[in-house]
Amino acid sequence: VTSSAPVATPANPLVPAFEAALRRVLAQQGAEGSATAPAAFSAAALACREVLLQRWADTQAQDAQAAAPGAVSTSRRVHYLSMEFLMGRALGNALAALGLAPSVEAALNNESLSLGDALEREPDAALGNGGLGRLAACFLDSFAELGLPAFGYGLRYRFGMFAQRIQDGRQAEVPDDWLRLADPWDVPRPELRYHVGFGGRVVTEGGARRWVPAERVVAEAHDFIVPAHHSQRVATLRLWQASSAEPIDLQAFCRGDHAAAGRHQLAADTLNWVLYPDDSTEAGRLLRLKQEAFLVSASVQDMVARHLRQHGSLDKLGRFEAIHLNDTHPALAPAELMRVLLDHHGLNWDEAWQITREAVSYTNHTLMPEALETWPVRMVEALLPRHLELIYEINHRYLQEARAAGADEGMVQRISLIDEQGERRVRMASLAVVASHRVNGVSALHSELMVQTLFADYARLHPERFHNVTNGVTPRRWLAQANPDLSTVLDKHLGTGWRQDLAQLQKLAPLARKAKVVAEVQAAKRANKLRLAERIRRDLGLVVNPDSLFDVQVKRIHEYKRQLLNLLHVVARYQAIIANPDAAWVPRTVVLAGKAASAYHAAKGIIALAHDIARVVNSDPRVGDKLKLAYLPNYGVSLAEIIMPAADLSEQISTAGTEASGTGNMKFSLNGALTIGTWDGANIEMAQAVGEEHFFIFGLRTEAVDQLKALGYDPRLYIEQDRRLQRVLAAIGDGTFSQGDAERYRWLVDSLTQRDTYLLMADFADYLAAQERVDALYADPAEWGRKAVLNIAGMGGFSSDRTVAEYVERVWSAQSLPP
Ligand code: 26R
Repeated sequence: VTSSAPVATPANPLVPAFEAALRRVLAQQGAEGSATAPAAFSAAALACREVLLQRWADTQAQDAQAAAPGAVSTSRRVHYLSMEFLMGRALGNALAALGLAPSVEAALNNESLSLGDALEREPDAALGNGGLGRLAACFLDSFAELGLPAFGYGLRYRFGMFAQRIQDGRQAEVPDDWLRLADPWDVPRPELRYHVGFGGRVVTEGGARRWVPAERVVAEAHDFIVPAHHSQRVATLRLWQASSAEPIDLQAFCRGDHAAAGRHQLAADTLNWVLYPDDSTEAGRLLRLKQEAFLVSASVQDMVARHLRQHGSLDKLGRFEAIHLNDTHPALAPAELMRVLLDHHGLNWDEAWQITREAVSYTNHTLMPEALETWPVRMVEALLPRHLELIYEINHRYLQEARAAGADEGMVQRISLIDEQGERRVRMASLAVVASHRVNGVSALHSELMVQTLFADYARLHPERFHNVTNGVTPRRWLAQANPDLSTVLDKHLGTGWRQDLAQLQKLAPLARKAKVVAEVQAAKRANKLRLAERIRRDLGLVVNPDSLFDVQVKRIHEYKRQLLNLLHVVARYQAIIANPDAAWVPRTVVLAGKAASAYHAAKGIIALAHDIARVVNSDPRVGDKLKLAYLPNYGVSLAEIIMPAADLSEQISTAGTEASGTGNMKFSLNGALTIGTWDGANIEMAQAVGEEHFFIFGLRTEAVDQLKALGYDPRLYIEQDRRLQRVLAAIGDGTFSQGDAERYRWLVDSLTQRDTYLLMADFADYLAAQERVDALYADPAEWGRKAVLNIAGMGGFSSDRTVAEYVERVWSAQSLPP
């Protein structure tokens, strides 16, 4: 590991490789002499690819050596299983990691091309929904940077997260055809193929159980290489592609029955077809379960094969290999590992179970009941009969132990892997907890609530199993790449070391008193705001004032995240401006973005309401630039890279106790936004790190939320007391924003007045008071700037490097293994 940011010199040996690739691509396109941005993208990616392949081979050789018998291995090899990896674009990151950016830029400029245009040609790899998938992507970056021997394992979806169009103010979902152009990063590994079975039955042969699947598909590995920025190491993202073991039924074809001839291939293709665009409701579909089983089986087989290659036997597998479950989606992994160890390698139950529990660990990412996976026993039985037997056996032994330790029948029912109420279902979170030696939450509050509520029984039985590892984000993408102007300021005052040791940001704190430093940070912010203003103009045709306060909330649309509370504030402000247009209003631009799950009607209604309010507010001549509302379509990683650096104010306003951690909150603060937020998730640890006096905290805390609900919450009591709230609800309900259509939002007003599940009414007054404190501070630019600098300085602990180092220490180290 070197100590400074990579330096590119004109003598960089990669430059000739790039120039050769560019000539090659141009020749292929028959366009010598007139290079285009797509050609420049392909050429730059191909040049990087050559280097990445070399580094990949070197990294594997290094790790094989470290794993060789007799070698003193420092960390177990990590297999990070996740249904989602939200990678975004790769070229900018690769160029930065390889130190190629300046020379490629110069070479492109010679052809009258810009690097920026070339970067823009790359489609986002959007193989994830939101926070959980993006966290996995940040971890891969940190795995490489920390030199951890690690593989991410996922699925190579043909269609990723849908693209969001807005038509008549409503969300429309458009397929994300991200592979329509050849993917220059894809490294197919046709030699790495495994069979995955589905269905069929289990037979007994010589006293042993053997699964005879009815259907078999082949899993083929496709690697995506993730480079470190300060060493030659890489991490691997291995994505599985399904194909049929019998791609064509030639008899059927010759009969002329083409549909029958291709049906196996079609069934296999379906496995990789789409990412489930659903993070709100259980995607209760056979296909999703099949996808999960496919990911798990291919990954476990790959791990076992590599372990056998390197160690010759399986008895120490649990000491050398870690299998991490990114939420419960891959929670079949322990059952699959048991199957391989018992049925294929003849281990006995106790040996296999010991190895499995040593290997497996699990992160919980949400306490929301609707996101907890359970699968009907009948479905698991039809698709994975052997796995179901093993789950029953795991359960039987576990419950026996619990009874022996004094558990009563109520307890036994609660901790059982099978939910017996109504249709019998397998509880995936229970399976994950029982089969793991470590279980962690993703922020201090979330981990605490996790052991008090969801996993209270398990935590009483196995307190040593439960830990916290607070999330983090990679500073390479979310600061160095997304915010080059601020990075330059930081380099000047702190040196370049923060890229690999984010704790160095604390050196910025004493500089917050220097007006010159504050002014430099503010100049960077202003440039970023101009860039975002231009994007808003381009996408929405809306002109916003770059000197207005940019107030931003971007994330999946979810009732618990309370985008609606934000909109209530916009309406209240709009009404106050109209009532008193000549007051000294602090101009505000409210920016929203985010996708709603396609079947989540309330979330889609919130998107519609935002557009309806925007239409009215933005065209009201009495308002002018005192208030604008911009809903940017198609939120994703690349758009986030433009939005995060341009925010003055970050909205993190979930009902206390509902947002497990948040990671957008960290990206905003790292880029110098102040936060208005509830005492929830990682907001709490951020406020403590930065200083609560530099945060806008409002709203009920978890204990107060629980109390209020226990007493029988009645939103009407809050509405009766607040004239502003009455006027806001009246306007939404009477058609003010819906062209006189008083029906359109009746459901919403009814739900707020009758149930208000997420306590918007209870938090409204305090939220508005906090927004008034925001205005007052923004009116004092020097003081705002000082606090912005202190927010950046306080974010040193929120790097995914720190997070991954803690996983190594608390979850994946040999010391964390069970007795
Ligand atoms: C369909 C189904 C079972 C499903 C449920 C929930 C699929 C995906 C999800 C996504 C959830 C688990 C998620 O993204 N959680 C987020 O994880 C982030 C990373 O830890 C947190 O920062 C964030 O608070 C949390 O909501």
